[in-house]
Amino acid sequence: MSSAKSGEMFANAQKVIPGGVNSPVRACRSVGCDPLFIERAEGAHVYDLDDNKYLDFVCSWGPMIMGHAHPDIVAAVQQSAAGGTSFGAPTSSEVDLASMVVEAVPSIEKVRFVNSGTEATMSAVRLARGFSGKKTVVKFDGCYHGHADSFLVQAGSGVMTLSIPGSPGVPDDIVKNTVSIPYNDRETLEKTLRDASLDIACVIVEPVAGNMGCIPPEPGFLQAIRDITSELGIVLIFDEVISGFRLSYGGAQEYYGVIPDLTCLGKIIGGGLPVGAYGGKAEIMDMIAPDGPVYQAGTLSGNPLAMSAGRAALRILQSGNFYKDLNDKASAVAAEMRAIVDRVGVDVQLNQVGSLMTAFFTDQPVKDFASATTADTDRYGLHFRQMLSQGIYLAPSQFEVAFISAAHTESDLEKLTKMTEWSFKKLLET
Ligand code: HOZ
Repeated sequence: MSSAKSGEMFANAQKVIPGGVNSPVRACRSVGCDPLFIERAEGAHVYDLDDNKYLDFVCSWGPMIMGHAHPDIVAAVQQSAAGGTSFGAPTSSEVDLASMVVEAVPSIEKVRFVNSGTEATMSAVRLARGFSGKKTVVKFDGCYHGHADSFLVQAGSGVMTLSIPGSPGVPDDIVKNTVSIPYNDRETLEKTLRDASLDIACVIVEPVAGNMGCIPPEPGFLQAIRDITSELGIVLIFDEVISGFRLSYGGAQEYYGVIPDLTCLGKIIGGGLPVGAYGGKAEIMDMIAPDGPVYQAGTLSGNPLAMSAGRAALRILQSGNFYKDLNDKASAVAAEMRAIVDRVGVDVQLNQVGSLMTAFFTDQPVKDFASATTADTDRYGLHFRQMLSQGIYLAPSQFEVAFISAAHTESDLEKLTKMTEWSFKKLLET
């Protein structure tokens, strides 16, 4: 496979864009190769500048749950664009999408649209602080809530991939109000939340960790967070930027039956256009300007293209047995992957929840940040490159998830498992 055109474009990109990319993980550094420049995508496949075709398991990091360029979404965007791309004024499409989100997500009575997951989480934390009058944010090691200052403490995703201990540019005065504790550790949770000296405004958690690879909550962990936060009057925020409309139509909160006070969304609700949202109990949401004093605003918030794409996306997700079919398909792949691991005898842990999964290259069960970091990232890099050579595009980091979409056919998934077995065997030869 030639990648000459991608290579040339990457050289040009590095002259005008830091690292040649607009988001660090996609630079592919941790998997030891240069990035592919994607020209187009359709269904389960992406095509690079050199016209190579890849079976895609990045799925734009989550939004493309229905596959790329779904005709309903393309039509909705085209129709909306023909009527103007931004007005900086209310539109009916915002009300439509907001009503759909309120109906779908158990915790959300009112929702505010923003432009990214990062904006959603930083706004939700500001709101939680404004509502509670307290200052500290409790998060979990390896969870990633975007790149706002307060979250860059023991963060997952690119921060973990590139082993960045803490980012220059984030003053100590800001991160001193963030406490990060181990995921799935109920004892530390209890001890931390009951420490009155911390003045805790909120707990923010990915109900399924998706930015240190896929790590499910242990049974009872989410409920324990809910119980203690309710008892102590601490605002509980679920960051469902990845899990929202992914595990079920009502997100992880519906899937696990644990309802937070505030929820952050993104990715899927924009059908692939830039979007984010935060919502929750009316009593809290009414604190936001103009009804209340907590300020948050945005020229492109509720952008008509993103709203139309989101509306079309949610309609697709409402149809038939969308989630049952998708989750069953993904569980079958995970079962086959585990059988392959046993057959080949490679040190891999396969974590999966719904259509999210990660193969961790370690012999230890992965249940938190510490166990995730036992993974052999060089081995993952080799696996990534071997799979790429066979036309399979995985996440370019050990600490991200693979997304299965409705567009992946049985034969696509057979190709995935067959090539995985081939790659695992080849790894053992090196
Ligand atoms: N932080 C994203 C994954 N969790 C990566 C975004 C990107 O590179 O597009």
